[in-house]
Amino acid sequence: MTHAEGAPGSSDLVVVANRLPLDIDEDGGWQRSPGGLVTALEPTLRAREGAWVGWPGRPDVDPEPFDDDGLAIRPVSISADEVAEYYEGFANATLWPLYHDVVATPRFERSWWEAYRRVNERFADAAAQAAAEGATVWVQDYQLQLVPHLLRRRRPDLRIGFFLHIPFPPPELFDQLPWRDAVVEGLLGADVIGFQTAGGAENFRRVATRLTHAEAAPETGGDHLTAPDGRTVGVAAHPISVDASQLDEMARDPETATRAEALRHELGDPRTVLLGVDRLDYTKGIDVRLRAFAEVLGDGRLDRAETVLVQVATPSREHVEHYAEMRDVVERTVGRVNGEYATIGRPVIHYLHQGIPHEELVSFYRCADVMLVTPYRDGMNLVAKEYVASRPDGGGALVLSEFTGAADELGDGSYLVNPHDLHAVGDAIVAAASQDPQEARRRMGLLHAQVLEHDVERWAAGFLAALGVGS
Ligand code: GDG
Repeated sequence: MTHAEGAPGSSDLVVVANRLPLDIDEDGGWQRSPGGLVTALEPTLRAREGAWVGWPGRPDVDPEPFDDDGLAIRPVSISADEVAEYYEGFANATLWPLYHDVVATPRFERSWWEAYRRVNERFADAAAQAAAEGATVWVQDYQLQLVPHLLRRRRPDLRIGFFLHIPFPPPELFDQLPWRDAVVEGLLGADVIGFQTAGGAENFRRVATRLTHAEAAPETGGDHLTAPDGRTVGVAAHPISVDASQLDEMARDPETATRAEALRHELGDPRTVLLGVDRLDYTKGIDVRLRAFAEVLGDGRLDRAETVLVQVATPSREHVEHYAEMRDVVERTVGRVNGEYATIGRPVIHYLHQGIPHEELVSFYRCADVMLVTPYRDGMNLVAKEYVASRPDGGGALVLSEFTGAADELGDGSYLVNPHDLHAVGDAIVAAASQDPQEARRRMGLLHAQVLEHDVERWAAGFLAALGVGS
């Protein structure tokens, strides 16, 4: 199923993402790796003989393309050196910290950039081979910012969209990137560039008009640019969401409620259960919530005998230096706080450095009186939306960092905090833990309705409509 470069393939809709929706295992077998993106896009992809271009998740393997029940799987091979330089290096030790307000110091390495460019070329080749004449190609995320331009050079007939899942930083920070011009040129190859927030879209417009000859196109209401080659490029917010009705349904299942009660019992039947769920990442502010929790236990505003914090910290990017450092900080803090406030058999923090199954996660959400989402910066934060979708009972409370994309939509019913202000985080935890049930239901009712209405299907349909694809 290969085509000469430039000759069209057979798919009318192609998704290009760093990872395939399936992972290859040691023996060459394929395992599903379900995520929100896959769930949201699969029906549309299958209806249009869609293709998915991505890395199968293991270095140095080169599996053949195949069809998975109507979806064309087009693997892109990446070597072990490229995983180190393109993925762990440029994507996760240069772009990730730079785009998240430099909360860790980005590293600028020429060889990482070269690998990033090389791998982006390979993804563009694979997408060019998969796409039919006049097809739509939707490129995902910060690992692949050069693909829109590279693909347009190969296939000017295509409609190309790009969605950035992480924040787009203000020009003052983006300007640090030695390869900034090439990245902006890469993105401007798209017809539509989507961001999580209006602020991210605005940052990009400012950067693009300053660094290139792109110009604002005011006749379109201000959210389009005219690219240097004269094409019109849509630049707008398309906030991503979750499969809200699935979570709502799972949460209503009596088994979930039973499991949530059992969990509370296993935790020692405390009056208040606080919960954090994150990839163990330095942007997520796990450290700040642990310290704020310790402070409110220390000053007696929350009763140490009646309050428990569960922190699920899923292992993530363990080969990247800053992640190992953050793990040490978090684990030292958990040890210190438990050392000070626990009694025998009753820790105040239950810390899990492991992933938990999806159904169990929904029971955790259903059990938690207060959900703590305190990132220093986050593109959206799906955990906040998952929690809210899992509370059709109207219980619970959300403490939410104002530096998440989610805060733009969930500001009204949540307890918004500045994660850099430890006192404010402590105050919000206390307020959320001691709210009266009527106020709790009012707030959660607002949040739940917002997320149920703005779910991931609506997100995907909205973006594709902006690209000219009907649902
Ligand atoms: C990036 C952006 C943006 C976590 N632990 C477990 C588990 N998870 C699931 C959550 C949620 C997902 O992982 C994490 O999504 P987030 O949005 O919170 O964060 P990132 O991974 O950083 O995602 C982010 C997102 O892309 C989408 O655009 O919102 O801003 O950084 O779905 O539930 N799931 C299970 N067990 C775990 O232990 N089953």
